[in-house]
Amino acid sequence: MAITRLLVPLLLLLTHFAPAALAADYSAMDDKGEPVLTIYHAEGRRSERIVWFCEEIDMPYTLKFASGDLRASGEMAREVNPLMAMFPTVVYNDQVLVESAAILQLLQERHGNGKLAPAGDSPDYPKYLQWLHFAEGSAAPRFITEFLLQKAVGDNPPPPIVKAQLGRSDQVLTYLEDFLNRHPYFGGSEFSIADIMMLFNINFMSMVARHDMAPYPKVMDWKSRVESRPAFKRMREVALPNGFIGVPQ
Ligand SMILES: N[C@@H](CCC(=O)N[C@@H](CS)C(=O)NCC(=O)O)C(=O)O
Repeated sequence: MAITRLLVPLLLLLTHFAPAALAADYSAMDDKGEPVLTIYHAEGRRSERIVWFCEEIDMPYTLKFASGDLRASGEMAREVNPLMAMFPTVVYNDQVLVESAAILQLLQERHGNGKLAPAGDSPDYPKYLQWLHFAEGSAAPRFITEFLLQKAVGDNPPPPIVKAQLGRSDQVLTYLEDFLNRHPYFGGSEFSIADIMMLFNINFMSMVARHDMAPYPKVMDWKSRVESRPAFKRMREVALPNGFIGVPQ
């Protein structure tokens, strides 16, 4: 009886404090007062996704790039990531990371304070996660492959191997249009990092591939809504000081 009387308050105390004790505190600043995140960036490249995220949640970061000089920006990334100097490359605490969706997912989980992602148990979560990874896993390969093949073939009749790839961008865009017909964002009801991931691809199609976007009014309406966000505008000021820099045509 005496033991029970002692154990019950002890258990209550433990269950009350255990979650707080287990939850890690991820600081955005290190012991020297510097941001734990350094973004290696090049203008007009996918690294702008990470800058946009940080601007959305006011996460401090160090941004490294050579304004107006893609080659010099590449050299800066190569210094920390010689084997796979991509944009984005980030240094987070003492780790060098690539892959924009993985970086955004990590930063959102550790520093997002519940912003920019639906809760894991919400109805929006499954599709949000799909789109977060669809952007690079399925949309970008189809968009880029078709764009490059069309460039390579030019006005010549496409060989069968090329013909099989044609129309795949429109298939993706139709899929996106259908979703946005029923939801305001790729995150579902709220803006999320899935939207940050997808915009770069849509801008690739509209500004670089110069694809006909007229059949996709919902996609274009979503694009203008997300681009009107103050954090997106701040990203443009810091990460695109010379305006849009495309890819060689
Ligand atoms: N799936 C990667 C793709 C990264 C990527 O290929 N970025 C391009 C720029 S947008 C790049 O770094 N290209 C130069 C290279 O691959 O050498 C991601 O989402 O981060």
